[in-house]
Amino acid sequence: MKKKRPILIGKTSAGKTTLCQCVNHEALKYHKTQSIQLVNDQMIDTPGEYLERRSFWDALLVTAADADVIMLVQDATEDTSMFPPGYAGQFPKPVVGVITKRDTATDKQIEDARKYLEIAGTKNIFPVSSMTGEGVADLVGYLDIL
Ligand SMILES: Nc1nc2c(ncn2[C@@H]2O[C@H](COP(=O)(O)OP(=O)(O)OP(=O)(O)O)[C@@H](O)[C@H]2O)c(=O)[nH]1
Ligand SMILES: [Mg+2]
Repeated sequence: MKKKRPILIGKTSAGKTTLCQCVNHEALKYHKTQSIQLVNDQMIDTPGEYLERRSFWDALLVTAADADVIMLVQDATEDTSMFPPGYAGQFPKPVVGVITKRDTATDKQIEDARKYLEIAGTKNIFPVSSMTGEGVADLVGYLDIL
């Protein structure tokens, strides 16, 4: 079976690109995402600005049409969220919540991030660290059974 194609949506610096590198077993190397990128012919990486600026929301929706699953990416170390309540509901596809940077976050921060993602309308939520790899296998395994 062909691998599911996710699109990663989340604010600037949330850890989307680093997660793509981790999933693809690439060296973790910081580079700012400037435009929508198809990574390894499989994952759609987006710039944080596409979530942060409302004028880009339609572009995200159109691009999400090419994906099989939507990943809403929330940085556990951020004390705010850019996802409006019910944001997940606009995508006619499975939506998965991803909490990044669990290696540096407190339990309380991870719980807060989980709440933000629940308010955004995601039910299945995976805390991960691209630095240590924690949780990443669970996330990738879940995509396979969707
Ligand atoms: N400690 C820790 N840092 C991380 C993790 N994932 C990403 N980072 C760091 O967070 C910063 C931003 O990561 P990116 O992956 O570039 O963020 P992004 O969501 O792609 O950001 P944009 O491309 O601007 O939308 C980098 O300095 C990463 O090294 C993680 O799991 N743990
Ligand atoms: Mg990026």
